[in-house]
Amino acid sequence: MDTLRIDKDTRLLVLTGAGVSAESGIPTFRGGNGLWENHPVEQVASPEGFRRDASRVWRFYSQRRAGAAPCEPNPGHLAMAEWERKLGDRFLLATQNVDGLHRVAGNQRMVELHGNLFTTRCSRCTREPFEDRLAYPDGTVPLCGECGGMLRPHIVWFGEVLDERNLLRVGEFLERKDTRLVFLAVGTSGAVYPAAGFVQAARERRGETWLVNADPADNTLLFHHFVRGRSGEVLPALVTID
Ligand code: BV8
Ligand code: ZN
Repeated sequence: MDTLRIDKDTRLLVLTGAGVSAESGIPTFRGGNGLWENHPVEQVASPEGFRRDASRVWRFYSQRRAGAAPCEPNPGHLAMAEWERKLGDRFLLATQNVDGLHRVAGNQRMVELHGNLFTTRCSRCTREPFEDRLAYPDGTVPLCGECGGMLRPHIVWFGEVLDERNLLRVGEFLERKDTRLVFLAVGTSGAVYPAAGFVQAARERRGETWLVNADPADNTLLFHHFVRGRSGEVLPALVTID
């Protein structure tokens, strides 16, 4: 298998998707027993779906909270935490995952592009999003203690814009001139934008691009290197850091 070399003049941007949590027991979205199979995505992961049936949305997210709560980071997560320890500010992780496992594994230089499963916010007032590990039974819709509005998962749904600060952080990392860029996408089908567009942005900055994925992704052809395999097995051996 090829190895991805990181020397003193190199910075590493990593993008992860649901595939890196599959080996921790968290179902992915679009493969086999995908999450979206029994939940049409627009009904459970869109503002319209929430307006139409907030109870169904809370059943979906409560089920995912309960499913993800006992899960542990796998060797793929741990490898990425190790890279951050060795690279410091020459490392940034952008994750599409909402399960929080990268933080449990030890990553801190990271942005959660699509939000976090264990954080709740009010759909009406501007109170701060807060940690909430509750799985609301039988589709109860929790209400805000301050304004009485419906609470919602702090997740970016389809048709909703991503947090500008997160995109800025990725953009600044891509724009740096002090080191050469390596971009590594892991466990993502490359189907959802703007994350699926990062590889193109990396190529426009003459970045070396790698994909580690169990199957070809929608944008595989945009990667200079494609290592087919399970992230928990591939990542620990893939990267050597000088
Ligand atoms: C936005 C929250 C501005 C839900 C999610 C047409 C063209 C371009 C863009 C659009 C378009 N039409 C609409 C859009 C915009 C839309 C979009 O991209 N749609 C797609 C479907 C075409 N994007 C948006 O709406 C974004 N907002 O752009 O705002 C705007 C506004 C209005 C209109 C236009 C633009 C918001 C995107 C965020 C949506 N929210 N999640 C939730 O998580 O509960 S996205 C959802 O998909 C998840 O967050 C997930 O992270 C994400 C991506 O999925 P993956 O992580 O890749 O997971 P997947 O299952 O697909 O793939 C797993 C892969 O792992 C597989 O390839 C498998 O082979 C591999 N694998 C499995 N096991 C392993 C493995 N690999 C390695 N090891 C293993 N063991
Ligand atoms: Zn409120």
